[in-house]
Amino acid sequence: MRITNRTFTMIKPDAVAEGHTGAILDKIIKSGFRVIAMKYTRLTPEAAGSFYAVHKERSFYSSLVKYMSSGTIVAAILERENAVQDFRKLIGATDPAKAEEGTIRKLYARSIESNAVHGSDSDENAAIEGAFFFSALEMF
Ligand code: 3AN
Repeated sequence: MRITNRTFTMIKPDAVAEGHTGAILDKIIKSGFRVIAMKYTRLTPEAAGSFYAVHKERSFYSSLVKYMSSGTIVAAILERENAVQDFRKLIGATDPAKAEEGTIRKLYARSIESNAVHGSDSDENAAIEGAFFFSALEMF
């Protein structure tokens, strides 16, 4: 069996509202990621606060929570070899102004906060974040 691993992503409210969901998913799938679980959902402010609890002390925390609970998101678990690292390459730098050409954030993000997509930063966080949105029965 091939060695694979998983990452977790969200298409954020700005990108969903602007109609970029299809183009972003197309790019993700054409880059070789398999969608293991996916849903349209919306975070309450409490859930967004808990998801981003690691940033609680940062100056942008309350704005981030407000933004992430402002509209529909798409949450998904993705699988591919070297998923975490390669997905972060595909999405580009946090600040779209610094993201490489062709990356999802360069193409679709509005700003450092409204930056179109989330990608887990480690295998451990990918598992925690995936479990935040999906039960074991929903991951195949
Ligand atoms: P990444 O999503 O690239 O891993 P993190 O984990 O540092 O970046 O930040 C989580 C989220 O917080 C970002 N996706 C972005 O929405 C927001 N964020 C990060 N840095 C800033 C900042 N300097 N100002 C406003 N929002 C920020």
